[in-house]
Amino acid sequence: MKKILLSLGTLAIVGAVVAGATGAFYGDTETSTGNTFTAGAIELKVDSVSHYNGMVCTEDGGWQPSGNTDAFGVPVGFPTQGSDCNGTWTETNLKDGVQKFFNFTDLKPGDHGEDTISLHVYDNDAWGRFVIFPTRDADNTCTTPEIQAEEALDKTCESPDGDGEMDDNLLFTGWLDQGAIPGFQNTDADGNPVYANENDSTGENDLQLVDPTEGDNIYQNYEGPKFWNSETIGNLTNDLSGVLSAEYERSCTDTSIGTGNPNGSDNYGFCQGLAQDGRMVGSTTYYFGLAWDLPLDTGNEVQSDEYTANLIFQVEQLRNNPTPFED
Ligand SMILES: [Ca+2]
Ligand SMILES: [Ca+2]
Ligand SMILES: [Ca+2]
Ligand SMILES: [Ca+2]
Repeated sequence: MKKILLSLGTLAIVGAVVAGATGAFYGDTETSTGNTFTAGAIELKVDSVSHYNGMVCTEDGGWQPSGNTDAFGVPVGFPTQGSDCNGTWTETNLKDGVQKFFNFTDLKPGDHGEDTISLHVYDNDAWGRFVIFPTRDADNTCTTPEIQAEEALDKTCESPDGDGEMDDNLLFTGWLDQGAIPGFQNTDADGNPVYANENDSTGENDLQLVDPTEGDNIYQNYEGPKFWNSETIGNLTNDLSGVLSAEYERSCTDTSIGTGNPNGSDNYGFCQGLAQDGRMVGSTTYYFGLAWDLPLDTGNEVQSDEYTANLIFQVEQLRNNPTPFED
């Protein structure tokens, strides 16, 4: 009898395991729909805009300050102070068509920009990936110079749905915007440095500067190699664990500087958030700098072309999940 009871117990455990395994992995998908890069059309006219000491001359308002700087600290005069934008929001769940990292409808060669994306996984460690899902890649209209430029490339401009060339020309640069201290000790939502009270062994309360250039939208050399370095959309890797584990190896294993915790959890100290296996550590905010550039030598084949994509960030539980994103 005892033997039978034992085997019943074993059966019950097997049943529970099977029931657990039929459930889907916990996960979340945040989709930013309708991200758009549309080129402006240009037929040649000549005018003049005067720049002087970081100021730009406007017809109506005279000189206006242009304090904007790009990812490389270079002053830019567009867009103008006070004009509308919708690419900034505080931590939220993305809603269809509401939050767009990129929404540019009149790009010109030489235009460039940057978006710092912060990802925050609550509570548990997780695997992360970034997926670009194109929804439109088209010629739209065909201007005369565009038709000629595409003929020279042995292509044919077709209005409206012919294969566009925006995706072949737009270049992306990405880096971990992690500041001077490897990993993510974290700035506030505006990218300002955070001062933390630290109780050390003497019981004194010292104000500690966490990391002022973390999440500041600017690439500093000490933030490590760029994981995308002027890549076209088709060449972007999407594996965040590969990016994060490479950075762990680079900056968290040198015993002469200091080492991190292989599981990435370091009480928000040295190398917080960088783990050997590239997981995203729960309750850590990760900053990714994402710069884009439509190079000055972009040809007329891109005129009026549109590239629209959903940018999708996915996380899957780390635990019990050695091979994520396989469905
Ligand atoms: Ca085209
Ligand atoms: Ca294309
Ligand atoms: Ca840091
Ligand atoms: Ca930075």
